[in-house]
Amino acid sequence: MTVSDPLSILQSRRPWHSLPQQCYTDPGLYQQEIEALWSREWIFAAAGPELPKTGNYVTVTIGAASVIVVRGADGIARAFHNSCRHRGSRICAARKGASAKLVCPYHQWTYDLDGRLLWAREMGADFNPADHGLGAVHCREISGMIFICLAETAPDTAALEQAAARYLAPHDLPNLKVAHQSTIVEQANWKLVLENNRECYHCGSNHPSLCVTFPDDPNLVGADDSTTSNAGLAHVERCEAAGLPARYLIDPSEQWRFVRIPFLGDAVSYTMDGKAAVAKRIGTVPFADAGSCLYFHYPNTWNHFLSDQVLTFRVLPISPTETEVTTTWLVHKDAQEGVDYDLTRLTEVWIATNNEDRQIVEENQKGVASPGYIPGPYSQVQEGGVNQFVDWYCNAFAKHLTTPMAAE
Ligand code: 3BY
Ligand code: FES
Ligand code: FE
Repeated sequence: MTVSDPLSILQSRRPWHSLPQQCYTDPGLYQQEIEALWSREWIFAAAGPELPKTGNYVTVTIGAASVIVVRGADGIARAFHNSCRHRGSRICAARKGASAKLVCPYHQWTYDLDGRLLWAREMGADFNPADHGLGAVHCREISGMIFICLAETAPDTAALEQAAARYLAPHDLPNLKVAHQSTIVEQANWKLVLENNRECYHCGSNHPSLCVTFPDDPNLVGADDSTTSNAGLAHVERCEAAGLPARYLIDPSEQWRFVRIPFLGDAVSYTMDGKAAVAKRIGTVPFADAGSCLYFHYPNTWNHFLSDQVLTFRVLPISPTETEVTTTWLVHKDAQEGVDYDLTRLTEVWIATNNEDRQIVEENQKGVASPGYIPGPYSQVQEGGVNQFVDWYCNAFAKHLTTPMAAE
């Protein structure tokens, strides 16, 4: 099947219904998503503590683009195209690493961590290294979360920065450390991964360990203000009174949202007994039972900020039907494994949950790819969040498709 016009496919979507089949399967439409959406929006690349020291880097792949995100000597995270200015070799092949300089493995052109070319052998008297620095990619560390944007002109982040500073500061993400990271590949379109995350209609029957602590009440985890739930309202009022921002806040574009919701009963963390996973509380969170501050930023991240840990999730498309999901568990930087936390206890709930979600979305992919697939209706009660994500996707993608790209 070929797609000539993604706009008309988007326009054929029925409101409050799942997307047309091509959105989940078509290679042409997928390529347009990479160019028009993924290459123009801010994409979550890494939690700041993944780059704790000067020279720590991660590489991020978005379509054909490989990007190096590296911590400079001045503590600032920067992003560069992973393409040498000599003959274009990839400079860093690893997914992560540490290096005092960025040295191309082909002919050893050597770049500083700020992208300047420092050294190139026998290039002649006329050669000016200043003309051959690495191509910069927009990079911003927002309350400890590093985002990159491949566009010539990146969207404004002022409102996000302001909101993130309020909601995330109490968790002090820049001063946490990575306790564990998992990367899994799901055989499903990236939007099925996001859609699945935006509802808990499936939680009761699929997530036995998550449901020990996580409420599947759509009033709490749906698309709207959590205060439509009594428990949600009480939690927001208690947190706000203690100076902990909790009230539902969504950007007018609906690209990102913060809300702090309570766990079930006496639970304080995602563990099998609901008790804290880590003995050292993080940041300035005033009480252990602060619940979870849920933060999504489309198209590629959702996150949980707790009193004892932060969980970040990064989604990256690999192909129309393959998606990489990286989960990072962050704890107090002084917390010691085996003393303050047990790694299995810390990670078992979300390792199981991710695996359950992987199976769900892989079956979803197989079904939407079938000739028998007809887009079906969302539950108004349970799937407001899915509809909200899909609306954002259709609007943002259509907007980019109809806005000429800057000279890129
Ligand atoms: O991880 C999450 O944020 C979502 C919320 C609802 C289902 N899922 C657990
Ligand atoms: Fe990088 Fe030659 S391609 S040094
Ligand atoms: Fe799930």
